[in-house]
This record gives sequence, C-alpha cells and structure tokens, in this order.
Amino acid sequence: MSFSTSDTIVAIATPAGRGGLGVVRLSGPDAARIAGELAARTKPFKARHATFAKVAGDQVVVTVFPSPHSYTGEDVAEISAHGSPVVLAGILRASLDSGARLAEPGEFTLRAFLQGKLDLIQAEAVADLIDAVTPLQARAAFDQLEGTLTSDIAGIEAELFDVMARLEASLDFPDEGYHFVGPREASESLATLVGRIDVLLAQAARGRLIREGAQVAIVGAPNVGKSSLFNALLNANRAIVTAVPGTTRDLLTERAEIGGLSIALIDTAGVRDTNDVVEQEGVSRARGTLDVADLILVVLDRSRPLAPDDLELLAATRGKPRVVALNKIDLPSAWDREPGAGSRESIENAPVPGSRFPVPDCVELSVRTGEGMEAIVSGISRALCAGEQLRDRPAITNIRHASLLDRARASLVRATAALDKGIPEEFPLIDLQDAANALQEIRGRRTSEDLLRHIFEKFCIGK
Ligand SMILES: Nc1nc2c(ncn2[C@@H]2O[C@H](COP(=O)(O)OP(=O)(O)OP(=O)(O)O)[C@@H](O)[C@H]2O)c(=O)[nH]1
Ligand SMILES: [Mg+2]
Repeated sequence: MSFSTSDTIVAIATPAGRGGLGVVRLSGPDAARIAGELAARTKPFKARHATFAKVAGDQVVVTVFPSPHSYTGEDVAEISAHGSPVVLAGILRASLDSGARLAEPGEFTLRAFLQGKLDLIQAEAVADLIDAVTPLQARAAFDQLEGTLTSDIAGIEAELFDVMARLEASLDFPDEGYHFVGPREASESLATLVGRIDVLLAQAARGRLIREGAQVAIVGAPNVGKSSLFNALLNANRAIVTAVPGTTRDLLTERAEIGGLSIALIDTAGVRDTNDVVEQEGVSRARGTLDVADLILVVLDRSRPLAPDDLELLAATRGKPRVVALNKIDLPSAWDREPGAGSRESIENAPVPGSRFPVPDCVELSVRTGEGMEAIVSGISRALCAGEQLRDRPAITNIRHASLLDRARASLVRATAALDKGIPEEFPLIDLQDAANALQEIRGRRTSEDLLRHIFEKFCIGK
C-alpha cells in the first residue's frame, strides 16, 4: 500500500465479469490528461459533464471531476464503457501505458482519507457498505458514512479539549490564585462525557452483531428434525433429510438472513453414543459448536419421550444463549401422554443444578406444516439481540471503535477519580490526554501507517 499521492492510479471500478456497463476510474494529477490521451482529444473535457468519446476501440462516456470536488479529492476521470472484460482490460492497459499505476485495494478511499474528504470512520463505513448483505447492515454503514458517529465523537472530543485547556490554564498560572476550572466542575463535565460514551457503547454489542453477523448452531438428538429446520430457515433444500437417525454426519454451514441479521447457520450431526467412527467424529464436531456458536438452537422431538441425549444437551446448553424448539407438534405429543419420562416437568427438573428450564425461550414448532416457523425466527432474533429492537441503527458497529471508546472511557474515569481526590491537575491531565488520543484514533486523526494498511487492504480493488 502506497501512501504517496503524487502519482495517478487506475482500476476497473465495477465487478469482474460481464455487465451492462463497466467503469474504469483514474485518480491523481494526470487523470484528466490520461483520459484526454485515451480519447485522442485536443480540448480538455468539460468538468463534471458526461462526454461521448472513443477509447480503446469502444464507445465510452468520459466524466472528469476536477479536484477537490471528487470522491478522492484529487482529479478523477471515470470512463464508462460497455461491460466487457476485454474492453475494460484494454482501457486499463492504455491508461497504464499513458503513465497511470494500477491501484491497490482500497486506494481510492485511502486517498479520499488522506485528502481529508472522509475520516477513518467514514472510510471504514465505505467498506462496510460494499460488504453489506442485509438492508440493516447497509443502513448502519450508510449512517456512519453520512457522519453520525463522526459528529458524536467530534462533540465529545471538543468538550474534552475544553476541560483540558481550562485545567492546563489553571496549572500554568498557579500564582494568580485563580482556577480557570475548579476540580469539582471539571470532574462533573468529565462525568457527562463518560455518560455520552456509555450511550454509544451500549449499542456496541448489537452493532457488532449487525455488522459481523452471528453463528447459530442447530443441535439435538438424531432424527428430531434439525436438518429439516436448517433447510426451512434457509428456504432451500440444502441438507439431506431422511427418516434414518444419523443422516447428518458433518457440519453444514450456510449464510442466512434472519430478522435483518446476517447469520451463519450450522446444521450438526445428531448427538448420541455410536460405534460408527464417522458418526463419532460428526457428534464431536456437533458438541464443539456449543462452545463457539453465538446462539444454540436445541431441537427436541415432542412426539417421543425425552431421551438421555436430549437431557444431556439441555444440560450442556443451560446458561448459554439458546432457543429450545419443540418440533413435530403436528404429531401426537408423547409428553402429554406420558407424564414423567417425557413431560415438560422432566425438562424443568433435568438433572442439572441451578435455574429452571426457561420456558420463555421454548418454541413449539412443526417444520412439516410450517406452524411456529415465525415464532422460531423471532425467537432467534430476540435471543441474539437480548430483547433490543433491531430496527434502529446503532452508531457503533465496529470493534475498533468500541475498544477505543472503552479506552477513552477508562481514562476519563481515572481522571475524574483523581480530580475528586484533589490530586494535582497534572496527573489527571495525563489521563485526559490518553482519552483524547483514543478519540482521535477513532476518526483517524492519529494513526500509524500499519493501521491504515490493515484497514484498507480489506477493501476491494477499484474502491
Ligand atoms: N411429522 C413431522 N416429521 C418431521 C418434522 N420435521 C422433520 N420431520 C421428519 O423427521 C425425520 C428426520 O428429519 P431430519 O431433518 O433429517 O432430522 P435430523 O435431526 O437432521 O436427523 P439427523 O441428521 O439424523 O440427526 C424426517 O423423516 C423428517 O421428514 C415435523 O415437524 N413433523
Ligand atoms: Mg440431519
């Protein structure tokens, strides 16, 4: 990744493959000159006007955006051609021959950041927006691109600087016997800032879930209908379903969208003791998901009495985020008929110390008839969001932002405590400086090249 902006970069900005249109984008001091050369023009292009031209044997439309009114803040030329990989490669080659350099992933957005068109929050939001697979992910990223989080952080930073300036002034003019800000007043202002950070952090878990999605594992004894539920949630006939217990042998993972969340749904082998080595491996993988999944969907078959395997899974998932699905309610219930062995009572009294069976997260279901499917979907999203509404978009979705906010908060709390104890200003000021640094890092106003490299290399080429 190059941090120089003195050369002109070029890339195909549209996805690989054939399409109606394809766009080649140039950015840098020579962008307009190169576009002019490719189009064999004698006059310069009119700024921000779509101009018909012939480039590399294709009919194209060229638009030149002079600095600073462009995506990168530099001179930009966009060449819109027919979406043929051959044509686009020809334009790319001609641009390189005229002196452009191939852009690295994210380099256009990096330049926008270096030119001050975007801060780091917004640059990261560009990548999130491109990667979004659910509308909620896209909206949360778009809010950040629009600058909602930027202005929240900037507001906190500005107030922090104000407190710091006044504390420093008190320090610099000790003889005046005048405090620009008393320790009490300073500590109260800082407590307000901690409150504002807390509001942002409160959304962080949900925000991360929206941005990164969650792993949901479907577990249960053999033949209870795990794969059937997996297929139903995916709306696709992905996993093999048969009446033979032990059908699924391996983990199957597919992306699904549930309640606006992007989810990695995992189907697992039915858990039971078996002598079959292949199945044993499947069962051990199934058990392994209990430790890694964000949510466990425990499936029970209500048409047969609870077996020791069911009880074992209920015990193993107790206390973890889980939803219990009672499947096959289209069949007569074995639990009503046989109080004792298979009744709900026996789940509640499953041989595990601690809490009762949590009835609220228990959903009755028939994958065969579809009854209860809506309840299971809302049960999953409720369990994942711990009851919070997913409709509103959280400002904090990115773990980098959350951890820097955590650091700023901790420093503010330390400074507040020191002020309250009457410790001389220079000590709390060290903590306040650290809080300020953390806030500045969020927006990218203090960043190492390594961090920038790390963030921008995840972009696609041409962005
Ligand atoms: N009546 C009824 N049968 C169902 C229902 N859901 C699944 N089944 C049937 O139960 C049998 C087992 O279904 P699967 O989805 O393969 O069960 P599984 O839990 O994945 O089984 P293993 O992979 O062997 O652990 C199949 O014959 C399904 O058609 C349901 O809601 N009602
Ligand atoms: Mg299965």
